[in-house]
Amino acid sequence: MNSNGKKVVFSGVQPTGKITLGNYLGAIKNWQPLQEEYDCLYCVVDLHSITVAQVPAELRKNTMELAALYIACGISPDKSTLFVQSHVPQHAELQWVLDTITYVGELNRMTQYKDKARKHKDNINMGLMNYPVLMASDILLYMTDLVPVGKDQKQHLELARTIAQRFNNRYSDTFVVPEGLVNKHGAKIMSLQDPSAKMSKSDENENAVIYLTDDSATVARKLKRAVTDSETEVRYDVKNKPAVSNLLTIYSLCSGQSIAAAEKQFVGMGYGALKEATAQAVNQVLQPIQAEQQRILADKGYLENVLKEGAQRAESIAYKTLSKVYRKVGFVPRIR
Ligand code: ATP
Ligand code: LTN
Repeated sequence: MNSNGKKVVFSGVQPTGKITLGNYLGAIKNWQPLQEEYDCLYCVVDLHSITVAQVPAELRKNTMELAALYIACGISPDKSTLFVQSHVPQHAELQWVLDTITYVGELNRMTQYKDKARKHKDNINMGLMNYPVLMASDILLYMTDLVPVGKDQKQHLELARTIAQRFNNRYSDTFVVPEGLVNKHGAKIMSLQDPSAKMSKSDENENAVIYLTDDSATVARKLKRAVTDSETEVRYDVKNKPAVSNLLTIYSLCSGQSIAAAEKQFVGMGYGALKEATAQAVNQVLQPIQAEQQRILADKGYLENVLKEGAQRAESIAYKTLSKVYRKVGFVPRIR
């Protein structure tokens, strides 16, 4: 909780390339409504992104594009604190302290680490392993109550809770123990080509993923080529019809209709009709976001100013938390 008695929300996405419909439906889409009730901080987590090799010029571009995308998705810089992680040095500083109360065994067990280590055998760096501790630091620095994320981040969030509790037990009550906020539907949008795998930025098969920057013809083509299940009935049944259930989830979230209403709408119609309607619904969501993102990117001064003010606001909170942590750990305060 913050000093006004409002609950605090924190979340972030890595600027690692093209943002997917999975990132949007599973995470970013849910951020906007939270702004009305909570004190929200939304961060472009660039420090996390370099755990996998990045091209510096592209990382800079992706960072600005992602910040513009947050605003285009309804994050208001007047209501929320929007900033870039590397602009606030306390994230990395707190991570160091938290590292000393996190066990190697805990990090070794993380599914994302194991997946990424398998995918990037030539670059299993310490940062990749330490990734969840940096994420815990992001969250704990702001006394965060709620963390809206997709299902794949639940394990990291559980570790952040463990770290918070461990610090509190060892040094006295300091951190808020955060809760995850995971969607009932859409928390895991699946690949269009393999409904057993999550839709992922880093998928090598372009047809498996809808990017937020895809134009309407591309969206329609990818959905037309999406794999389906046996039989022809449009029915939500994740176990027996995973591909169609994934399309129904996307359709429902983009059209605003419930899954039950969508099932009714497609009675007696085949998969082709569902794919077409889904393409239309997705395009109706994407087009205004794309236009708004371009408009924001065209005004570099505006975006830079938003990020400057966001970093100042974030740092003033982060500074206080870090000072408290340093004091509790036993570091001698610096005299200024
Ligand atoms: P990568 O695939 O390269 O690991 P990513 O697509 O998982 O990247 P992140 O920046 O790690 O992207 O995730 C940003 C947010 O999007 C997180 O909250 C994550 O839970 C959510 N997310 C990612 N993929 C999906 C998905 N397929 N369905 C729902 N939410 C998702
Ligand atoms: N690991 C997250 C990104 C992330 C994050 C955070 C999410 C970094 N720090 C703090 C919520 C809160 C991911 O989505 N891959």
